[in-house]
Amino acid sequence: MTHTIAVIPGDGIGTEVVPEGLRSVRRAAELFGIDLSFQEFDFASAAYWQQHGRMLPEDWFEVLQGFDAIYFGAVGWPDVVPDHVSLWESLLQFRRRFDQYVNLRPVRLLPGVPAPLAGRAPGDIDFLVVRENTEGEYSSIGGRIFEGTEREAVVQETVMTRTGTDRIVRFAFEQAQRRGNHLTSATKSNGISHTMPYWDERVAALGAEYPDVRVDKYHIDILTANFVLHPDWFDVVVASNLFGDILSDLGPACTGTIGVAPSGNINPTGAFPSLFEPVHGSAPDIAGRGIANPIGQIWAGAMMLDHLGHADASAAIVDAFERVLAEGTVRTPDLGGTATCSDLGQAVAEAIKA
Ligand code: GGG
Repeated sequence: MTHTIAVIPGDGIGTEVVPEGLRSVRRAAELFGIDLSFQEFDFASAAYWQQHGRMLPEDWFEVLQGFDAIYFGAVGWPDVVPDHVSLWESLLQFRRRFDQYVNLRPVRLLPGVPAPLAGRAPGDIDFLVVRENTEGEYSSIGGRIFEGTEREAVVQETVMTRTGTDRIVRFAFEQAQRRGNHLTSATKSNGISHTMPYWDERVAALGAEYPDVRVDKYHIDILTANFVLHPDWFDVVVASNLFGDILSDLGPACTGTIGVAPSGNINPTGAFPSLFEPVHGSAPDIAGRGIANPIGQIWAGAMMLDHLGHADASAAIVDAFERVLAEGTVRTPDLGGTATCSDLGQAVAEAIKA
């Protein structure tokens, strides 16, 4: 059986890390006898925007829906396209139209990565952020009135549906049952007085169906503080779209660098392709210098192989980058080294063992 994969490097360092991710995915596929076929697309990029005046072709949905998975780099090049336009006209369309309602973002302190928090060792920080991915604060409902006048006003709505809330909370409870039976919910129900109390209510109601899972909840302000001070307190963290986005950048930053963080935008029904990407964006500040850390993209490739049913190949990639990082001879500047993106990508691919 051949798995078909749509490859979309996007912008900035996306175009640098995607080839390195593919190098490891291809090597693992070769060693484990997995048949993969790749097709690369140039859309979802500033260059495509400049040529076509849009981020995606009109038939993008029909084109991409036939693939088994999407391997994505990064989006955003604000000198050319405003960030809210590039995001809403590409990645957020994929998440919504392919109903990738789960955004899985593992956070782990990796061996050999200098941890910013003294006294933490690999194993101490290992948790999973389960981010709601199709609604919430990313609703697109709102607008401006009286623009350019003193009465100028702007409104943006948050939308939480029962279906959307329940399905992400259930997914998180199920993840908690597979891990340490501990779920933390991110809320702000003291200040946000409609949607967040509703979120809390649904977590409490569904919790009754998972009596083996210990549930705690924190307001997002103290939760961010606890991510920094006590990242070892967490196992599975469930959060709304915006809170999950923030927590899943902060988590990896507490483990040394956001450059290693992967993400899976999952449609659990399999009706449409899931999408795998690093957590980081296009990083215009370092783009074109060849110094981006490719581990987040490589790890996203491992998540993709796992999703496609190849847990052994996925584990071999993770084992390879853990060994390379532990050895510490090939490190990109964010890890305190001088290696290039390509040096680290090559070292990981060569370290993969069947
Ligand atoms: N590789 C991920 C990426 O390009 N992220 C850009 C970004 O700002 N994403 C926002 C989000 O994930 O909601």
